[in-house]
This record gives sequence, structure tokens and C-alpha cells, in this order.
Amino acid sequence: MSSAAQTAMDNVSRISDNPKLRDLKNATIDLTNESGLTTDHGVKIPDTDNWLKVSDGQHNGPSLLEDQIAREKIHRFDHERIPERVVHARGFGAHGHFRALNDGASKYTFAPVLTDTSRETPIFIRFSTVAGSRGSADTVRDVRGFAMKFYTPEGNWDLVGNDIPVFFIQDAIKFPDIIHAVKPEPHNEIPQAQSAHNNFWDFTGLQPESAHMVCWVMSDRGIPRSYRMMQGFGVNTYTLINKNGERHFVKFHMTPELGVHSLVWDEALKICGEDPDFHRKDLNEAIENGCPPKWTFGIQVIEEKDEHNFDFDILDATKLWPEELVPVQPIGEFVLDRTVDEFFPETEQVAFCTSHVVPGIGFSDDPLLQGRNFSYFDTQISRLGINWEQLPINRPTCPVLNHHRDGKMNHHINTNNLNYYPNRKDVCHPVPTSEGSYMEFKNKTEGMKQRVRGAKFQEHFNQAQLFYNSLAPHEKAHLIDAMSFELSHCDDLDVPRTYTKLLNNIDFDLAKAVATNVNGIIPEKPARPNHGKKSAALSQDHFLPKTPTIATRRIAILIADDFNYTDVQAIRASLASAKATTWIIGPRRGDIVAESQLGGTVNPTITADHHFEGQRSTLFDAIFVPGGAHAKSLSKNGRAIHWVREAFGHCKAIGAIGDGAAFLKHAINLPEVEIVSDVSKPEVVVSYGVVTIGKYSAGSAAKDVIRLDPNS
Ligand code: HDD
Repeated sequence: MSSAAQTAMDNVSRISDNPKLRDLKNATIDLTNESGLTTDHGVKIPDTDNWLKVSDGQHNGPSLLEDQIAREKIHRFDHERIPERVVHARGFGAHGHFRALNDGASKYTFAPVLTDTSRETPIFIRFSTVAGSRGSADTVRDVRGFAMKFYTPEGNWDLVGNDIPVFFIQDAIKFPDIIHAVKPEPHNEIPQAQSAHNNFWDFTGLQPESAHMVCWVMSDRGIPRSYRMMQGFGVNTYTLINKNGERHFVKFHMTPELGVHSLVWDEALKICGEDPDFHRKDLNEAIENGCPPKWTFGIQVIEEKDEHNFDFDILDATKLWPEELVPVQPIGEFVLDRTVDEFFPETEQVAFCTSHVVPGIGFSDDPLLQGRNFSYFDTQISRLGINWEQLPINRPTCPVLNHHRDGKMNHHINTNNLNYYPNRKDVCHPVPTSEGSYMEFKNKTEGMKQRVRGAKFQEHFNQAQLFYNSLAPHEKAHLIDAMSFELSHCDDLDVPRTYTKLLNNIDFDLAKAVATNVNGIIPEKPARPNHGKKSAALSQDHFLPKTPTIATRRIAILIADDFNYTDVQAIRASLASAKATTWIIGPRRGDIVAESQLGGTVNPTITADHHFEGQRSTLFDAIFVPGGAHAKSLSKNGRAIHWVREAFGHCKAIGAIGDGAAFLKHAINLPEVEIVSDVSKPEVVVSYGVVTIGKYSAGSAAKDVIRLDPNS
């Protein structure tokens, strides 16, 4: 069977197993084998290219407004756009499924989605950036949204999280302020998809509760390599309710199987221009190449009696629960294994609400979550209309039975004469029931009605310090560079001054380094002592994949005419078996001729996927240069040299054999980088991520070269 036929069969079986995909199938129109264009009212039309006119056949007269076919086409086009999301406008989604791994959660909840190991729950996830418009670039520095919809038989559960475990503000009433501050400035709508401007740093400089989250966004977390290599966090504190009616506080964690990896800033900047859809393509490519991304789903749990036993308030979304104090318990896993059929009806129209939970899962008094529970439903009304939950991507897979009626774009036809409760025919109508229903947890509350925040909400720097202390030295350096970049873009000098003063509350060295770079206030002594504590799970280094892998990594093979054909074939086969993808990059897009092979009469050719300028090194994870006489022309080609130097500067793995290694030596030209280019030497040398071997014997060297993880 061809691989395309196999994929088609796999899709069919996946759809029949997945209740949400089956449901979506009912809303899907397959236009591929259809003929006969029609209007929206279903009448066939003969011509979609010419407006009805008065004409003698030689000359055009006036176009006639009477042309209902042309009018319909233009009307439909004029109204194609809906308001983009007020935040998280740019996003990308995929379908998948979730499975509880064990019954570890049943101590805490009776929700079958988290406890029933025989169940496979369909999910849809939309990843996003926050600040940019729908057309902005994927690799900007920003928080990434991680919004999950679980289609369970008990109703939809939306877990609307981010790739960062804390938030900028503690109370939802501040949300419009932080978003106005980060979005383009109101007078000129500049800058797009950037926090590097006066207003963001002005606001956060005056709002110390943001300090912790600002450190996360300025760290490597703000520029992920891929959606597939991001952690996800529910951020807010939710609650779980078990069958004994006991309640626990909970935070949700999503941990990627591939580890947590980032771009370097120079790459991220360049990719914004070279390929603004980098993350979208990356997710599609992985799913379509049969490498569905996978995450472990974990919970941190705090018993009700321990709520006040921490030196931070566990309901404060600017604080995380250090894993040393509250370990993450893995309870499930999920994969994304199906791309969408059409972007707008699925990814654009999907709509999430934090208030949508299922029995066994509840809220807490986290004041950010309380406000979110109001805001999301409200925004969907303005974006999609009151009947947004009837849209195919949003509707639950279980029955929706109630007396809500009408509204714009209602798609339901209810066949009864009673749209209220109580009514005279209780028996045949949906009636409130306690069986399987969502029941609020009964908890006692008391206090004065007042506009305040709890006492522990007043402390803002301990965890920012904890985060900074926990970073590896290179992560700290990246954070200093990022803050320096951003504050340098604030042309009102008061802004970097205020911010660098605030930074001294987090760390003296950090404040000194940034202030020196941006003309800020250079401190003479720390504003407060550094407590020196660390938490291992706050560094990305903590999240390397359990088994090192190069699956789904993109490897560029640099060649020119007279390359060694056998080297290329061998490395491609090895990389394919490790599920990495290879791309041939040459001096032109088209056939590149190999040097003659032993015993061959015709020189083989390989078609280059791209010209050196057509794709840059930034779009790949590693480079390989085969042996062959092509090394001479590569060494004279400035673009080829730039490829290698740029990749080396971005700390990527670079491999080469024999004469290919001689080219690397010429391009990198640093005495400290040891490169073997002596074609008589069979040993592999690894130096600063450059892996070279002089003499290649099929099967051995190639394996050595590709075994290296580009991130190691
Ligand atoms: Fe929000 C969208 C995540 C606080 C109000 N938010 C939105 C999305 C994500 C988050 C991932 C995109 C959903 C999608 O893909 O459609 N938001 C968060 C997290 C927060 C948070 C992790 C802090 C814990 N948000 C937050 C607050 C408010 C909002 C405090 C308002 C009081 N968020 C919205 C919104 C959006 C939204 C305006 C815009 C589009 C949408 O809801 O559907 O209502």
C-alpha cells in the first residue's frame, strides 16, 4: 500500500475512533469531486468571472446592480472578517486526544476525564502569541498561549493556559491595563508584536507584581523553538473534588516529551523576517511526517488544610508552587495527531472559556481566575455571537438540552412548545437533575466587602529572585541581553531608569548589568538581600527529553557540484531512520551533479530543495557537509560560508566528512575549534558542536555524526 493510501486509511480509522472528529465530519463539505458552482441558495451558475453588463459584445456598457450573482459574491467577501481576538490573536491549532495514565487523580477528583484510564478524550489545542495581530510573526518575544479544549461526555472542559506558569497581574481588574500597555501604543500603533517599547516597561516598572512574570518572558521561555517543545501551565489555582466531597487545590502542568527548547534571540529576530509562519509550519510538518507531539499531563496538589502554610498565597497567580514543596504528579498524557481541515472554522472560530469545567473540577478564589471566568464568555459574544457554542468546533460531543433560545445565528430547531421551566410537562422535557450534574463545592465564606488584596499578595520579589537564581549561567546571560534589548528600545529615559531600579530588588548583578547596558540607574548595593534559594525545575535544562532524540529536527545538507554522492545517501538514510528531516541546500535550486562514483559512467545528481539564499541556516537545527571536491567551490562561496558561520554562532550541531570538513575549517576559521579534515583519519572529533571525521566508512561515521542531539 502506498504511504498516501496508508495515511488516508489511518485518518479514516482515527476519525471513526474520535467522537469529536466524527462530529466535525457532519459539518465538513468535501469539494474535491464536486462540479457545478452554485450560489449560496443552491442555484447553479454559469459564470463567476463577468459581472452582468449592458454590452454589444464589442464594447462594455454599465455594470448592472441587478446581477444578484455578482452581488452575492461581493457581499460574502466584504463580510469575511470577524474581530480578531483582543489578545492571543495569532494562533495555530491541532486535534488530538488525552488519556489518563493511572488512577492517581482519583484521590482528588471524580472527573472521569482525569481518572478513567480506558477513556480517550478528544482534544483541540490552540497555541498563540499574546501581543501581536493575526498577521504578526510566530517567533517574536512573547508569552505563548496553550489553550486546551477537552470534549468529554460530561461536557467540554477548557483549560486556558500559557507556556509560563505565572502571570503579570494578581487581580483581573488590571487586565485591560497590562494589555493596553503591551499592545502597540495608541497614538501611532507602533510597535507590532513587541514588548520593547515605553508603555510596557513604564507600566511594569510601576507595577512590581509583574516582576516575576517579566523575568520569565525575558528568559528563553519567551522565544520557544517550537510549540512542540514548550511546557504548558494552567497558571491559575483550580480545585479538584473527589467522590467523598473533599476539595484540593490544584495546578495543571503539561510537559513535552521532546524537552523544553528555545531559539537564540538572533535566530528569532531573523526568522521573523525569513519565515513568519515558522511555528505553524513546524507543528504541521511534525504531525504530517508521523511524529505527533506528546506531553505528559501532571498536577500539583495542596490539601485544603495547608492553604495558608506557605510564605506565598497559593491563590496568587504571580506565584508558582515550587516543585520542591509541591511535586508534580503525572496523571495523563496527550498527543496532537491531526491538522485542521480549514483554518477559519476550526482554529479561528474555536473559543475557550475558563468557566467551562466539568463535574469534579472547580474554581478557587484566585482573583485572576474569578475575573477570567467572566471575561471569556463575554469576548466570544463580541467575536462570534451569542450562539458561538453551536459552531462545529465548539459544540460538545454530548447532548446540549436546555431552554436557551434564539439569538443571532441560532442553528438549533427544538421540537417542543415549552421553552421554560417549570412547565406542565416535566416528564418529557429537560429538567434539572442532580445525577451527574455540576455541583458547586459548599464552602463557607465570610468577610467584609472591600476592595483589597490579601496580605501575602503584597510581596513581589521572592519568586522573581528564585527564578533568576535557578537559571543556568547561559540562561542568565540571555535574560540580561533580552532586558537590555527591550529597555534600549524605550526612548523615554525615565522608563529604563525606573525599571533598573526595580530590578535591584531581584538581583544586584542583574540590575547592574542591565543598567550599565541601557543607561539605567546603576545600583551601588542590593536593594534587598538575595535569599540564594533555587528550584531546579525553573531552568529549561531540567527538561531535556528522557531519551535523547533528533526526531523531527531539520537537518540541512550543504552541497555544490562534485559532492560525494555516497556520503549524502548514507547520512540521509541514517537521519530518516532517526525520523529527522533532511533538506538539500545548494548553489541553485535544481539538479546538483555529484563527483563520479567508483565504477560509474554517469555522474549521479541530487535535486537541491533550496538555493543558499532561498533558506537560511536559522530555519534548520543542524548542518551536514559531505565530502567531495565540491569543498573547493563551497570555500569560495560567500553564502555557503555565511551558512556555516551563522549556524556555528547559533550553537548548532555541524557535521562534516573529509573534504567537507576542510570547508568547515576554512569557514569557521577559529584556532580553538578542532576539525579533522585529513581524509586518512577515521576518528570522530567533536569540538564546540562541530563533529568531523576524516575518513568515512559507510554506516559507521554517519551514525556517529547523527547520534548527537543538536541541543547537547
Ligand atoms: Fe486570557 C484569551 C491565557 C488572563 C481575558 N487568554 C486567552 C488565550 C489564552 C489565554 C491562551 C487564547 C485562547 C484562544 O486560543 O482562543 N489569560 C490566559 C492566562 C491568563 C489570562 C494563562 C492568566 C492566568 N485573560 C486573562 C485575564 C483576562 C483574560 C485576567 C481578563 C480579565 N484572554 C482574555 C480574553 C481572551 C483571552 C480577552 C481573548 C480572546 C479570548 O479570550 O477568547 O477574554
